[in-house]
Amino acid sequence: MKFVDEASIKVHAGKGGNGCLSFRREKYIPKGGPDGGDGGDGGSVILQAADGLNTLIDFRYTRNYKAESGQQGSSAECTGRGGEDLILQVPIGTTVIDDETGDVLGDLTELEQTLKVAQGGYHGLGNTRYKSSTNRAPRQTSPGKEGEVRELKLELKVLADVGLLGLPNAGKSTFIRAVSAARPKVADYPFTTLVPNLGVVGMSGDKSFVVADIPGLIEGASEGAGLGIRFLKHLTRTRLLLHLVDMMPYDGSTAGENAEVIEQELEKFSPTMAEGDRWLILNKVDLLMDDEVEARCQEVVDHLNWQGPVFRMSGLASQGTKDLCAAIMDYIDDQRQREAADPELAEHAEARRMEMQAQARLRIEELADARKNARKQAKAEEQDIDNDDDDYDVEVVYAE
Ligand SMILES: Nc1nc2c(ncn2[C@@H]2O[C@H](COP(=O)(O)OP(=O)(O)OP(=O)(O)O)[C@@H](O)[C@H]2O)c(=O)[nH]1
Ligand SMILES: [Mg+2]
Repeated sequence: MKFVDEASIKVHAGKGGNGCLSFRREKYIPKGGPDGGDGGDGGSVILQAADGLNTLIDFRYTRNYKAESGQQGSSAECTGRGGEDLILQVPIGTTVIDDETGDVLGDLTELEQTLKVAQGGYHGLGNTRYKSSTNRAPRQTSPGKEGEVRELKLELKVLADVGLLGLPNAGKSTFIRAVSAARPKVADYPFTTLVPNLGVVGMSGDKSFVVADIPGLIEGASEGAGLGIRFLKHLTRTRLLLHLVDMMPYDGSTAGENAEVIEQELEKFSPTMAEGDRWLILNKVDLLMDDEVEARCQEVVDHLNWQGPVFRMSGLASQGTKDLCAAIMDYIDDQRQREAADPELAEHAEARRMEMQAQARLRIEELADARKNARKQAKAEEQDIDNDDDDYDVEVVYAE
């Protein structure tokens, strides 16, 4: 199934039903008085987070969504039926953005959480409502109000505690296979992983955390190279990033330089994300000779001037993976506890996430614009060449 993590839709709430103009007409009851009923309210459009969905692909096929309008009122003081709300199911982890203002309207991160995105129009009033001591036969009614219309951008970001970061082939998918039941494809060529994968790592005592494996990044990713940085946004909800480094790159590059590439791309993508907690994971140590492991690992640490935690492991041989997972679980537990005890800390973490997401959105939009401009320019140049016959410096004269 195709994985789609962005979609633009237009939602139209239903219009309110008009009020009715009517007078009671019955045999033997002259001047029966007004009896026009009110209209019904228009239906609203509501988004709801649902289980079992993991892509926004359906929203690529249908762009417009309309809730039902309210019905008109009728005589005998009958109120029109209200329009049904339209409930659209979206995957858990969907952020809803007003496309015109750029405001985040909400983030649906829990099962069955709902968000009203377009309010149905209020109903119109029937002429019965205008009856008064001075006007016993009002001919006035009011029309139903239009429903709200909104252009929305939906953005899906997976919910994970830990995100994996690294060049293609660093061993991200191998790691997730080693520690969870997830079975992403592993192969010895770059860009094996094309969409994010999640793995649940079960620890002792019912504890667990979720790891997100995303496609590898390459140099120039922030300018659109490779699969681009589009997938990095999936790491904006995580608490911790693991930067996986291949200690034995097959193309002769050095592990230190490769690690630096990732660090730089991350910084360009989102400075806030780059500032966050990140551990250096020196992977594939099984390929190093025992007596060189220490020195080669130190080289990478020195090259990056790395100050944070460092782990060595082999995802393939499941070496060091247990210790790493235990450390991750401790870290997450600790963070959860501290945030539960200190609301200010939790608020700060949430603010950081919002900032990262805003930076990510901006960067991805800039990239899309740059791409569009480049295409436009290429097209314009092509046309220039076609029309510019007169501009040649040298005139070609055909000899007869
Ligand atoms: N020797 C050794 N090989 C490994 C290790 N981890 C991964 N590999 C190999 O490295 C290659 C790439 O592994 P993947 O797990 O697909 O790498 P990835 O980071 O997910 O790559 P992309 O999905 O392309 O970004 C595969 O041939 C793996 O078998 C390790 O710890 N030791
Ligand atoms: Mg992979």
